[in-house]
Amino acid sequence: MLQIDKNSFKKDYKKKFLEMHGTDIALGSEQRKYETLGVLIRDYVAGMWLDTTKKYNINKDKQVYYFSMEFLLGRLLGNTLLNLGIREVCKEALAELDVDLEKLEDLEQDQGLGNGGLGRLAACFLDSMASLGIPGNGCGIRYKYGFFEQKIIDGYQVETPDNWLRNGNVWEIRKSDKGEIVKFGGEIKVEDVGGKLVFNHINYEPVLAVPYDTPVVGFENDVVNTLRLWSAEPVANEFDYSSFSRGDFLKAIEYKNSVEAISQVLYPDDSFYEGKKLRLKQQYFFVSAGVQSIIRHYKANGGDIKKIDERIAIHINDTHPTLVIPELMRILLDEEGLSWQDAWRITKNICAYTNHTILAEALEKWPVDMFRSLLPRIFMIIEEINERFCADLWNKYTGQWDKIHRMSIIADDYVKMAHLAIVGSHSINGVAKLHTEILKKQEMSDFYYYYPRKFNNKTNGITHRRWLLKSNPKLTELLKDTIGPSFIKHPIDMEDFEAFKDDRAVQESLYKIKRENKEKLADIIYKNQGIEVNPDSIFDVHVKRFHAYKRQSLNILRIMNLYNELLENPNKDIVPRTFIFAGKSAPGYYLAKKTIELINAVADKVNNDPLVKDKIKVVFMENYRVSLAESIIPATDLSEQISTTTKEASGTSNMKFMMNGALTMATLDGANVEIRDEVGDDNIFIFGLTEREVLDYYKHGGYNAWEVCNSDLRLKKVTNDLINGRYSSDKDKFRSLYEHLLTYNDEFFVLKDFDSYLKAQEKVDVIYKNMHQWQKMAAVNIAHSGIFSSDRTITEYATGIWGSGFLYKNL
Ligand code: 26Q
Repeated sequence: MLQIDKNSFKKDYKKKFLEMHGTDIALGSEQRKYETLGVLIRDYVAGMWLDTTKKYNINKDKQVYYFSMEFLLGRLLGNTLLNLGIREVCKEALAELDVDLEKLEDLEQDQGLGNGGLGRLAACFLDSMASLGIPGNGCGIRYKYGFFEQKIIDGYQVETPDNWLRNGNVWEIRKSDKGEIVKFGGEIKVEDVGGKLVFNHINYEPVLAVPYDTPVVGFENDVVNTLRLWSAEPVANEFDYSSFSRGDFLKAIEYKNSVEAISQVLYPDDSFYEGKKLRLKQQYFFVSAGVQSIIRHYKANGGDIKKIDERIAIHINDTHPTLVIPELMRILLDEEGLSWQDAWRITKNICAYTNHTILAEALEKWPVDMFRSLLPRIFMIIEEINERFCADLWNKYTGQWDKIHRMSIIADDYVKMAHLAIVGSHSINGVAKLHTEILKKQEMSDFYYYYPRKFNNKTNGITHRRWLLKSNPKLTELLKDTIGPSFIKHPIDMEDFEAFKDDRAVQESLYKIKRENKEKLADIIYKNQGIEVNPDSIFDVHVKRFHAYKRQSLNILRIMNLYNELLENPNKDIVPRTFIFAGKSAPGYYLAKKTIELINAVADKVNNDPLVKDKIKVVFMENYRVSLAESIIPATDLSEQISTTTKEASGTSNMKFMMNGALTMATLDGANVEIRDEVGDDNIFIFGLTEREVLDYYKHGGYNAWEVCNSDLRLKKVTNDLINGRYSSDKDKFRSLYEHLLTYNDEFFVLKDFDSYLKAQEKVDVIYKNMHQWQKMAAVNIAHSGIFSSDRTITEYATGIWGSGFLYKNL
């Protein structure tokens, strides 16, 4: 472990500051202090990083490569210090230099290279792989601009670019000597050389992929893994000479721009697939660079290409990196000269795929024409994979054209990425039990019956290091004081905390900790949004991406209803509540943006109404991101997880909230089902349609929104409030939401679940009034959250899918 005492740290920091800035600490800006600390920590890490890499090479450990279009890391300083085990020493040392560590931590820009759940999951997995000593690497894209920043202007979402590299990035190292060339477009010339077909790629556009490596520090175990993100640059001689020197400036500039566009910006859509060529380019760009560098490294270490599947596992995070499969095939066939049989066996052994969604509109498919012209050789290989696959299907399902057509990788002029991912992987997993069952029995049933043994479940998890140890130090201390520190390395040991659920002193401590966290959040809300909230009210929180299936609309309708009830009956006995929302909408997602507007309009009305102002407040917090989540989650009393049953693959914030002692208001969707199974019905608020009811509606119809609405006076009123000018002088402002719910018979059954949602919310009020009962339930939730640590998830991936060796350092 890194051994550093206060005095030597102070000395190192002072020296580094002088070196970097040529001045005294006292004269430097906070930004400079932050940068100095970052660079110093990176130096500390450098030796361990090198040692880890060397050890992996010597041991010939199996390497896992987690390929993902998104890594939503958030801030790195605090967690790196925590994992190095030197955060306290640094804090004290810096304090003696008159530097406030927390202030510096707060200056760090979030690394926001992801949309939401999938990207954050990848980040938690990196942390767990390093902390468990698994040789695991991330591979992705170094977007110049991450997920857009959200501003709320006059109640609307306005997007601005996330220029996260503005002040540089102390955590990354550019490896200019480790670039790879990625080829786009052109043609394939096939030649017969001595009876063997040779595929020559000509007239292509070359792109230089340059890797930037970020260290991933394991928790107190001396392990430092690597996240490698690729940046697209013009190939020097292409840009400088061939066009430029001929005076063909425009062509040269065009080339440069088209190349740089590839890693320019993260696509901010997480639920509607759009077949954009640039997106396909992004996918092949990082996949090709990543696979080439893996093979180069493997061979440089003396690895035998025919045994590469014994030493390498590649994970495909959703279909976005599926091109790993044909790219591996291309290299094994065209560059390494393997036979199709060998190449195919090796590829399948190496690759595994995780599905994160069952929304049909999110499934990736690419028009054949676009695909073939951009990636001619890769297309040929996919065609060959498909022909062989369809031939196998024909053997089993002779004559069943419909089925074969349904399962084909290429059909109706599209390349279907999920089909390719399934056929080319040895493992396909869903992210929660219910989700995996739905995949097997509904969405992918054809494939499940064909390849039953490939399908498995890996319920998601979250790193308790960021989401408990770092973000909730007081709760961490309470756990240590009660059950001892073993849960830090073995989060499942949090179960021991259940024994304290009836302990009144513990209940009071839980109350006090929550209250302090709420005060801190209240300060942030006041600072950011200018709204005063009462820390004694219930903090009722709904934070996540905006999407119709996540049903922020259901939540706001019940708030509108509560407001009506309070106006009608000012003496209504309720516990004061603060309703907190945060989240971004995809820029082109009209209904989601309207919902944000509605929430802000309701907030505006309610917060300024003296009749209810001491009872309810509505807050929309701008620009939801990892660092904001770290402040919100520990301060939450009630976690809203209210998606239409069957639609949320897993959810992961549900796990973060329970680990921080929030109670959950939930439908039986995604991982909520497993949370319920863990804590029991008495320690969670469940409402809404069941899986069977929802699937029944989808299969047989029968949902009639008008009927539901007309039979419930409260619903009639609140839906009417959308179009009667109550929340906007422009009566039509929210008409589209009204139409969606009623005229279009809302496919997410918001109105249908309204009544049971309200009933469940009434229970919340009753229980909250009894502090001891509430905190007892919170204790049960905390105690059962250990299983949702991503350490458990990653252990399952490693043993069940990757077959990777552990260093067993911590175990
Ligand atoms: C695809 C094509 C083109 C452009 C963008 C995309 C795209 C990008 C991101 C599609 C999907 C995503 C992200 C999906 C996502 O975050 N899914 C969530 O994954 C979590 C981790 O497994 C689950 O907990 C959530 O339930 C699931 O919604």
